[in-house]
Order: sequence, then structure tokens, then C-alpha cells
Amino acid sequence: MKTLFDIAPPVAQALEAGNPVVALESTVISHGLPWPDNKQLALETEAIVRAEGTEPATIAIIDGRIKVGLTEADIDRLARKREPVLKVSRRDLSYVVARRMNGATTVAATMWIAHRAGIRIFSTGGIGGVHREARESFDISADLYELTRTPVAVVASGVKSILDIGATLEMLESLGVPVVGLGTDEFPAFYSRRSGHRLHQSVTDEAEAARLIDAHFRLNIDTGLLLAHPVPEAEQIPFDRMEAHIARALQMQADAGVHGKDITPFLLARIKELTGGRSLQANLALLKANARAAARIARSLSKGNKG
Ligand code: PSU
Ligand code: MN
Repeated sequence: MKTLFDIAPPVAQALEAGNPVVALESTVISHGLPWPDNKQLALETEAIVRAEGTEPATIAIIDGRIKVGLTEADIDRLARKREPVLKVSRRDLSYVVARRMNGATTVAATMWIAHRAGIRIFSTGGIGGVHREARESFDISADLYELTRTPVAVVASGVKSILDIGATLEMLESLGVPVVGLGTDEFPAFYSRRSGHRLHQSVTDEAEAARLIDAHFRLNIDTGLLLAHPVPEAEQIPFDRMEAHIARALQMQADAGVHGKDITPFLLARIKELTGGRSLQANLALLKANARAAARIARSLSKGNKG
């Protein structure tokens, strides 16, 4: 199976030496952010991770090869999308590899690949979860199921803003996935630091997070772990204001009859307009802050394991 994987030399060397590595996803590059912010963000998050003494491993599928660690040229292709780039979750992996296609990996697929490459920490913006109309649509992200069976710690600022936070947290509880606040006792709401949903577990800083993750791995608890890290204060948009924008965007989606996988891009574009671009600024800020936190956790973890 490993022959289908291309582990970039610096990532392979870091893993070999037991040095810290942080996985980064690519759906956010190809499908979550507009050009050219997406390319800039991908390169900046990698630089942030490196500045913390940790090796970044951005994960994607290029010409059917599973890449762990990308070149700037790979990132450019994923960001420009001049050729088709599929959104790849766990169920899409075999298809995209067999057909030698390009794929941007979601949280679920990135976790699956990271784990098989030996990477334990992964940073993203927001995970998928339970949609607000899931009672009718059954739309529940494969990310939640992946967290039940792939032991990778995921740093995220909550779930996609358009989801049902309460239902997602209930489901993570039922599935036995730890959800731990990093510097917060409330589950963050992506663009907002607060959501009104209290967390039962929290850690104050990255060193404490590393000890928790270490215990999780030593106990061989074979689930993932979600570390909920709020958007930086300066870029956050208050929860009530955001909820009003999201409600309007959802109404526009219903009026326009947008369905299925077109829903998220449609809503994110409306939210960007309604917030005058502030949602994009918050999204970029939280992605960078999460990468920094994940890099520090990975460094702490690797120090602990070496010493
Ligand atoms: N959060 C965002 N934008 C995104 C995503 C999350 O604000 O583009 C991506 C992540 O890659 C996540 C995926 O894993 O969406 C979930 O997609 P779905 O709901 O189709 O499983
Ligand atoms: Mn979905």
C-alpha cells in the first residue's frame, strides 16, 4: 500500500528521526477558500508550522498519488483548479487513486492518510458535522465517523458555521470521541469564540494538550480526538451577529433551490458578502492560529517522547 504514497523527503526524515510533524488538509485550499487567498494561506500555514520547529505535511492526491507533503507547484495546482480537483473524503480515495485524478482531501481523508503515514497531529479550520436539516437530509459528515476510528488529534475552531453545533456535539459524545477545549471551556463556533455550548474537558495550553494526547495514544484509545481552539479575539465575529447572517444565507439557499454539495460553497459565498469580507478574514486567521497551536503541540509531544 505504501507504494501508493509519496512521502516528501523532509516529512520522511522528520518522521524517521521522531521529530514533530503536523498534517494539513487540502479541501480548504481547493474548495474552502477563494483564489489567490487559498494559495497564500497554504504557504503561510506551512511557514508558521516550520517557524515552530515542526515539519508541515500538507496532504492531497496529485495524479492519483497520495502525497504527504506538497511542493509549491502541487499547491498551485490545487489552488488554481485549472484541471478538476475532486473533494475527496474516505469513500473517494480508491476512485481518485485508480483513475489517477487530483483530489483535495477533507478532514476524514486527511486523517486516514496522516495516520497511515505515522502522523498524529492535524490542523484544520473546521470539521464537518451534522447539518441543520439532517433530520430530513441525513447529511452528517464522514468526518465524525472518521474520528471514531482513526487515532489522530485534530485541532479545529469548531465545525463549519452552517451546521448544527448541538447535534454535532451530541453525536461526537455518542461516538466516544473526546472533544477538548484548548484555552476555552466553550465549544467555539468557527467565526465566533463562543457558541453557548459548554465543554466538559479543557486544557489551558499546548503543553497540557500534548500530555492529554500522549495519554490518549498510550492508552491505545483508537478514536481521534478533537481539540477545539477558538478564532483569535481580534478577528472573531460575535455569535448573535453571525447567526443572523447564516439564517439569511440559508434562506437565500432555500429560495435559490441549491442542493447537495453545492450548498456549502453557496452559503460561504453569501456569508462572505453579508459580512463584507470579514468572514474570510476570520477564516484565514483561525487557520493560521490552529496551525501554530498544532505545531507547538507536536513539538511538545515529540520532546516528551524523546526525553
Ligand atoms: N470547514 C470550512 N470549509 C471547508 C471545510 C470545513 O469552513 O471547506 C471542509 C473540510 O475539509 C471538511 C469538509 O472536512 O469540508 C467536510 O465536508 P462534508 O461536510 O461534505 O463532509
Ligand atoms: Mn455533507
